[in-house]
Amino acid sequence: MSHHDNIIFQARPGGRLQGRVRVPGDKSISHRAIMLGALAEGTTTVTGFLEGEDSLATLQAFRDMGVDIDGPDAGRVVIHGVGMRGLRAPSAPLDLGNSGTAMRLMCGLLAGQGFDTTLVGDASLSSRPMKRVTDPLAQMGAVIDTTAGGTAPLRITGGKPLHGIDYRLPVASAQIKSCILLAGLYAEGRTCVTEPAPTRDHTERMLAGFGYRVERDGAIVCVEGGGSLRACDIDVPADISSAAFFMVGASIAEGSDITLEHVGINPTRTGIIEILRQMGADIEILDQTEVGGEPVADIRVRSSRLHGIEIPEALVPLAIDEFPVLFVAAACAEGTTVLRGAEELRVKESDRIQVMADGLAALGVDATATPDGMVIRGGRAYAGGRIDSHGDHRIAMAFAIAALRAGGDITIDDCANVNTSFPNFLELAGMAGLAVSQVAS
Ligand code: SPQ
Repeated sequence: MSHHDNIIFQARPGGRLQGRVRVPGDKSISHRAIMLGALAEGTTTVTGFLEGEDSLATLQAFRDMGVDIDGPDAGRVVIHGVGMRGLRAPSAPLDLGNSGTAMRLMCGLLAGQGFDTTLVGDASLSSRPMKRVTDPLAQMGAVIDTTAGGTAPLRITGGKPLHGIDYRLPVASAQIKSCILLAGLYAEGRTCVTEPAPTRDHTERMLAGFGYRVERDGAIVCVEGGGSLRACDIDVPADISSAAFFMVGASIAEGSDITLEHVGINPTRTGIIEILRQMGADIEILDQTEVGGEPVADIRVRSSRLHGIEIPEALVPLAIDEFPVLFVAAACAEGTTVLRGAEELRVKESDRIQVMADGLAALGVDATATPDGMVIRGGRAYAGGRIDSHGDHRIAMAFAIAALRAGGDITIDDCANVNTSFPNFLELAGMAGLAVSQVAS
């Protein structure tokens, strides 16, 4: 099915969420498992891999560079690593679809190879800012061409020697941090990145898991170039960003009681739990363990009466992908919710501030977009309506969840990209109690 087909979701109003659900594997960890497994010496077995279009694009890109990869088969992927210098020039541009993570991380990794590559993506990815990675990479000695607007296609000239830099991130971004660290593996000397605020640290944890020394001192993380990676097994936990839809759904729909199994609760990803708790949500963390250097737990959520809050800015990077569905929580919460310091939302798969404000307005919710966030006066009944997701998976799923409290059907256009991060969303949401289905386009 081509991405240009208008997949339409229709969600009927009402219902509640119940039972035990395991959402698919973490997208961020799945990408990184393919990348590091490919560059390792030996065979890496990944279980719980996300079979979504984004991580599959990364998998295909490494196959195109000569890496032998078996699967995925029910979340199991076996990567026959080629070592740090074993990738081969692809015969065509690498198509990374809708995935910012794939493009930005691979840009760093490929800047250090001995061959040229071109990275392309879909219309959304081709409009997202790439100078944020190509500028620091140029400081390291890389040669990468973008369009005049600083977007993909990215043309990476291989064979350029890289040297380590000390880089202070201008925005809190795990993708920029990871890009520079991955280039740093190929650089002469030491590469250090300073974060303005903590961002997801899966790259650092996984590098350490593959036996690569990563030094962390407060906000600074450093690697020394020239090392190697040792294959290891990776158990990918369920993605907290996908679990978030059910966490909000269960919170807002009366009579709900749902348990989300084996969810990654890395402290750089748990802003959703903290924000919902501050809004009055009933969330229990059960059976916490650690798998492959990542904390994992079951998360039980029961419905509760939410109230509006001022979202602490320090939590923004720790919940950055959860704001579409958090805005739905705010629409159902008594009182006003204010988000500030989240301008990054404007450069995701869509402008998530404007697209959410427009969608909420279509339902009659009192929501005002601001340059760096949103003000939502919640707690009043809202209607059904027709929503344009602008091809953004998280917007589409957020409005499906909104139906739990809507006065009528919510019809959502342009939902094909739900497959990038959560391919069985309709099935799992249906099993849990949300009346959502795909209707003829
Ligand atoms: O990969 P992509 O398209 O950038 O995906 C998103 C998402 O909502 O799925 C963002 F649009 O997640 C990013 C996240 O926002 C995944 C990510 C990572 O794996 O390192 C980091 C975050 O992006 P950033 O720009 O803040 O570093």
